Amino acid sequence: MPSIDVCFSPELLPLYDLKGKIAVAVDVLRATSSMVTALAHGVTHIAPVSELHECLAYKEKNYLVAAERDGVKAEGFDLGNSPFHYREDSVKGRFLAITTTNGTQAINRSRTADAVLVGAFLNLGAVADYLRKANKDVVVVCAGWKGLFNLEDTLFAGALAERLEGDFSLNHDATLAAHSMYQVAKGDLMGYLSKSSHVQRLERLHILPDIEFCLQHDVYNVVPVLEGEFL
Ligand code: 3SL
Repeated sequence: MPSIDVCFSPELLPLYDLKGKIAVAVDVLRATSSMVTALAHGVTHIAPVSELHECLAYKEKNYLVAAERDGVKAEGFDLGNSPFHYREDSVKGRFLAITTTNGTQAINRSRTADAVLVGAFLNLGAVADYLRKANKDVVVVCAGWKGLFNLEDTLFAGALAERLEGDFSLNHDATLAAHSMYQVAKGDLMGYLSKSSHVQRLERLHILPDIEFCLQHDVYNVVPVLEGEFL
């Protein structure tokens, strides 16, 4: 039986061997939720990039360019990191290059895996179905915040473990911890996260609707898979 493991921060990735495994990169608030939303609403390709200057250069190739740092849209870019930006008709049929504080780093640092998927609560069921069919070991790579642990990505890992229980072994301590945490939190994710650092950060920026949107489960049936440069 394949197993599901959890890496609580990209800084811990040197301790994991991703070869032969599928990495599920997650940044629930908000990068991977925005990417899933963008693809579900007609963006055709997403290039997740790490640096602002690298991202801005894509504008010359007629891409939409999006950037967030510390929760705020970076200057000179078309879009920020709110999932609501990606539900507009204007994104349909476009190529998007995006860089965010943590989410795009988690994706790019997972590239040694056999495959890199992008997960969020919004596409939880679709990711679980994909992994069940692939039948390989999985590592959930939590984006965290600037190298530190965060609650929301860990809750996603716990939710995915719950969906895969029975078909995957959950016998890694990190997975057992994430799974237990999700059991406590799942009845009221917003309440559980209310004191978390990133929810407080986003509340200070008055983007409570983004948080509520990102905590919804199974809204979209898309599974972004990294192929070369693109999701
Ligand atoms: O860190 C990230 O990649 C972002 O998702 C953070 S924020 O939600 O846009 O503040």
